[in-house]
Amino acid sequence: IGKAKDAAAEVVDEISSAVSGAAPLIPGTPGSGTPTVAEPTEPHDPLPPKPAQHGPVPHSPTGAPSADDELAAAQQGAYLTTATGVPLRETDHSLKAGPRGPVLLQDHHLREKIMHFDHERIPERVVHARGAAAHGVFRSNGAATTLTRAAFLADGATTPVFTRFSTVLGSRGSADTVRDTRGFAVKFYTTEGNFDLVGNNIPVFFIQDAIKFPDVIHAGKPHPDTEIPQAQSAHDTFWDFVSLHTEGQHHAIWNMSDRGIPRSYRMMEGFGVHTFRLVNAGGETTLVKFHWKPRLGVHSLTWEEAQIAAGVDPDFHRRDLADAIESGAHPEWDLGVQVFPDTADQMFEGIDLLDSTKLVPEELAPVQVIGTMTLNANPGNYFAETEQVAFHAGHFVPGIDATDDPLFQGRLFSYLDTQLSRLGGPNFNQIPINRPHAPVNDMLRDGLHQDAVHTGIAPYKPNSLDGGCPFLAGEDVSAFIDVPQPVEASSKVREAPASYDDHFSQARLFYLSLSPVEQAHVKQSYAFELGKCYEQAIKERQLVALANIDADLCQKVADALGLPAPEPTIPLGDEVPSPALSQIGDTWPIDGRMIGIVVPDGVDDLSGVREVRDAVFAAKMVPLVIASHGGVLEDGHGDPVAVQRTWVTVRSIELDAVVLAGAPIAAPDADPSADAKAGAPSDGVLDPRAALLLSEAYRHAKAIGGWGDTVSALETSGLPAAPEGVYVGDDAGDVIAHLVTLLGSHRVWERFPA
Ligand code: HDE
Repeated sequence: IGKAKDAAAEVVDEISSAVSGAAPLIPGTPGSGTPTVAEPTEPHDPLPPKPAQHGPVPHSPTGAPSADDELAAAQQGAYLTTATGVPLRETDHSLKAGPRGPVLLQDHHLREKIMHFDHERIPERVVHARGAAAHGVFRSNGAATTLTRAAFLADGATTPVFTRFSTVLGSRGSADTVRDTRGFAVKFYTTEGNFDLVGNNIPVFFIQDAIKFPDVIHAGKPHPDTEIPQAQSAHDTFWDFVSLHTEGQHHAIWNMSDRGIPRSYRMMEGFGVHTFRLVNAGGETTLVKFHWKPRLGVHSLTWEEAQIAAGVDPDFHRRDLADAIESGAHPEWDLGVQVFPDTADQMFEGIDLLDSTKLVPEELAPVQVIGTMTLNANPGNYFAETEQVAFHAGHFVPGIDATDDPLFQGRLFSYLDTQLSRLGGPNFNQIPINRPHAPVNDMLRDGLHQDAVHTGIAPYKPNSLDGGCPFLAGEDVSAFIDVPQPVEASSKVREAPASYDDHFSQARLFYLSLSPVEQAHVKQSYAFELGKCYEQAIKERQLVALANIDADLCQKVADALGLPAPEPTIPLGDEVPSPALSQIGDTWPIDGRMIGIVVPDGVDDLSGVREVRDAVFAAKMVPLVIASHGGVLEDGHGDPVAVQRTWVTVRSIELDAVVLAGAPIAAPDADPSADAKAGAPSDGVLDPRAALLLSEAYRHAKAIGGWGDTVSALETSGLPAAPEGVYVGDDAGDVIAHLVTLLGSHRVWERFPA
């Protein structure tokens, strides 16, 4: 670097002598006449990567360069080079025959730069294209050791993980907050190889057999003629399919509930969906369903918030995850299992454990915690990690195996297959993010994107030429054993078992388990989605499906659509509600919640603002100071208060609660030039943008607080007198104490009409 600096200094001297009036602007290319902003020309040591952002340490099968090697960090070196390491002195202009002449084919740098750019994109995932991910660690509490011999579930074992959350239907650039199922995929880099738990935030699936997957996805994706609508199920083809193929009704009602619009990836449950088979050291088997339980509780947006966020901040969930991890509010989930005996019929309490459209209520089989996942580092590079990570439902480790669920069996094929076109060949497990931490001694060879330099001459078994290596693992090594599970002797048939015929009882169970507020949201969602369909026959058919779930649900949706409510076509059962399926009624930690602190112009004492900000921090939440201008606020009595949002950049949807800091917020006066002073105290009429913030926060059932003169702002904002969850206290500390209590319940639920 020292030598390079000297060389660069010479170049800088040359340039300096060729130009005049260098600082702060230097002229651009001679003759162009366009001044360009001066760039730093003095090389300095590159910033080291943040330690927390290192990916998992990859292990290369052959000792080929890994992500920790110099090569991976090449772009942080002092000088720009070509792809083959030749230092470059110019990258802004192509090589031309004179300044205004044609570009020369000889320009190897231009051709390399453009060629590589032209091929930067890879095909996006056919489903789950839009996602965000993080690194973390899984700590086992050992509770599963009697069930499985998987090493990463041994008592006290810690395992690096990489977790990717996603929506299903939208393209890679679609909005985060659309109504959809969310993917919840975790790659465990265990000492026995990678285990991928590729789940969703909804415990059941649309279909019972993988052969229907192209159908349901074709129905949910945008229409083939117009490619409209993006990332939505609110259209004819989707409701056409699920109203005809009624095994999808259970999953669909989960989508229509608040589960379809999570507040945050950090506040979602995750489900393995299928039943898995665990094998312990003694060879005994049990059936389990995996559950991820977020420590922060399961919370959702309101539909209006989700819609606003899709425009105001399409990266809402991605940003929330990255910001929380960056700020140290590391999200955590407990991993739990529901345990069932591995009986010959693989049924539990009348529920077919091989039918992925059915859940087992937690009241019948409690979720037993077996470990905890903490996400503690953001990816260092989105493409290399989040985009290139390749999950596979068949990445098992010894002690965990598949069941005969036909949905799962199809996934075992699909996840390998899809990577061939997405990641360009069969060697995707050599991409750093996919590399196991366990030693790899496979006999897979060659192929596109082969990074390994394999040694040896006998990549086959048995061999004597490479000393017989690698050997098959003996008794002393925990090798993968396919469970010798008996199979039903039968004929080859294309049909489903009779136990798959019930399509409505669990949709009804789910609906009856919700609180009145949540049920109201479900009715509104159906009214919205079916209201977006054009075909009358589809609406009518879906109303029949709703009649088979609940009469009141069907009636309310029919009313909204202006259609008569049909009679059910099946007898409705006496389903026993499962309280565990409701999201409200408890209190949860408030870590990482966003608190807007509105500081009107003219507040001459910021001590209350500082107190609120510090109290918000102390409660592990994020304060966002909102004022009429950016920069800092000063009162001459203490540290300047940094402003994070202005009236131009703030919108209520990113806030979990709003605090008004001790003064009225008035409308801008009649002079339009005074607009920048919006919020200045004057005649007691509320600034429209402040009024919008308050009315949205109120409508979305968020806690609102204030102290001092704030009361007049609240009075003029149009909020009802003495509304629920609006607290005006004597001082800042008092207000925050109330907000903390209110936020524990996520929303002020009383505000929603039941
Ligand atoms: Fe997937 N799914 N899936 N899926 N799935 C994919 O694999 C598929 C299903 C899930 O963040 C694809 O690498 C079939 C259920 C997640 O990278 C593809 C069937 C569940 C992700 C695929 C299902 C899931 C995927 C697309 C019916 C929850 C994102 C890109 C049998 C238990 C993983 C890829 C990530 C991704 C196929 C059903 C979850 C095409 C055929 C059920 C979280 O292979």
